This record gives sequence, C-alpha cells and structure tokens, in this order.
Amino acid sequence: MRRMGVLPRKILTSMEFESWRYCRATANSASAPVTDGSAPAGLRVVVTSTASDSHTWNLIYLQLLLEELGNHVINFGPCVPDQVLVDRCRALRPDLIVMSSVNGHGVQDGIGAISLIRSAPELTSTPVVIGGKLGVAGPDGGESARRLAAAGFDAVFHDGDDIAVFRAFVDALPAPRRELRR
Ligand code: B12
Repeated sequence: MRRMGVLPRKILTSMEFESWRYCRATANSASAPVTDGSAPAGLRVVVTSTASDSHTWNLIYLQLLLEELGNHVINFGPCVPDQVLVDRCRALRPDLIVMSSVNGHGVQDGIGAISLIRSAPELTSTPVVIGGKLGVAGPDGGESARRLAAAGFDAVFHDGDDIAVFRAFVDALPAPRRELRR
C-alpha cells in the first residue's frame, strides 16, 4: 500500500501537494471519522482533467467556482491517468467528481475514464460530470452528450452552456453525511 505520511521525493506542483496533503489527512483512517472538525461543511469535490489534456486554467476556474459555492475542492490537475484518478477517488470518496476537457478529446477520454470509474465498487453511484470543449467538430445535436451519459456520466456540460445550469446541478446534490462514513 502507498505510504501517505512521507512527502514523495519528486517535486510536486501545488495542485499535487494539496492532493497529497489531503490524502495524507484522510487515508488509512479506518477508525477515525474522515472529518476532523476543520473541514468545511460543503461537498468534497474532485476537479480533474482527462488523461490527455494539459490545459490548466479551466481547472482553476472550476476550483474557484466550486469553492465560492462553499465546497471543498481537491484539484488533481492536468493529464491525470484514468487509473490514478480511480485510485485516488477510491481513497478520498468524494461527493462529486468534476471532469474537464478542452483539448478536443473529451468524448473519447471521458468514456474511457467513466468506464473505469464505474467499475470501482466504491464509485458506482458517485455523481460524476464532465464539461468543456469536448469535441473538435462543434455542435453535434447532443450526440456526444448522449454517448457520455450512456457511458455513465450523470451530466454533460458543453462549452457555451450557461454555467448557472452547472451551479444548479451542484446545489441540488444532497448534503454529505460524512460523520457516518469511516
Ligand atoms: C492556453 C491554451 C493552451 C496552452 C495551455 C497552457 C495551460 N497550462 O493551461 C497550451 C499551449 C499548452 C495548449 C495546448 C494545446 N491546445 Co490549447 N488552448 C489554449 C487557449 C488559448 C486558452 C485556454 C484557457 O486557458 N482558457 C481559459 C479557461 C478559464 O477557459 P476554458 O478552458 O475555455 O474553460 C471554460 C469552459 O470551457 C468551461 N469549462 C471547461 N471545463 C468545464 C467543465 C465543466 C463541468 C463545466 C460546467 C464547464 C467547463 O468553463 C471555463 C470557463 O468558462 C485555448 C483557446 C481559447 N481561447 O480558449 C486553446 C485550445 C483550448 N487549445 C486547443 C488545442 C487544439 C490544443 C492542442 C491540441 C494544440 C496542439 N496541436 O498541440 C494542445 C493540447 C495539449 C494537451 N495535451 O491537452 C483548442 C481545442 C480545440 C477544441 N476543443 O475544439 C483550443 C480551443 C484552441 C483552438 N481554438 O483551436 N493550449
């Protein structure tokens, strides 16, 4: 099992450091509640890119937006391999996973990622959404959204959609009951 108590030797980006710090605080807590009293009351949200996407400002934008709405965000950063995403989410047990892709490979990458996410027993019912500039061909009459939803996403937000729809989706999620989770 990966040790969470020692800072990995590689140089971490600030996003990776935040993720590591959070994992260390919550991992291996078989007997302790996940919350320690200092965690905010909102949702625990993972913001992540897809495996191929190196864009970062979209992720920062989503983090700031979600934090402004009162949620705790763990930003995994860009180019997150599917297996790393799943392994970290199995440990963190987030209330919501927000995936962003703008490089044009969002449909293909998203389908791969959600298939692996849904194959993990801990994540079968976790709300997972994807958004951004998902393809390169422009509007496709909802075809890509249908494919992504059929693969397992709970919602798909195309670039240009009103961000209020995303906010309403997040606001409608049930409040976490972390004190029951061990
Ligand atoms: C900066 C940039 C880069 C930088 C990124 C640096 C970095 N560290 O981030 C570099 C140079 C590395 C780069 C590389 C590439 N890029 Co680039 N890049 C851009 C650029 C100019 C700005 C992106 C940006 O930062 N926007 C600011 C953020 C805040 O906004 P955003 O990304 O648009 O996200 C918004 C929405 O999409 C939405 N959103 C995003 N995700 C989600 C998720 C949810 C759930 C919701 C609700 C909303 C949402 O909310 C955000 C705020 O409104 C855009 C063009 C543009 N003007 O948008 C191209 C662009 C994204 N890049 C593009 C491409 C093609 C590439 C490359 C493939 C180019 C190449 N051939 O190498 C590579 C891909 C590399 C990779 N592996 O992913 C295309 C994508 C085309 C498409 N999807 O149809 C764009 C659109 C340029 C273009 N017009 O062709 N890029």
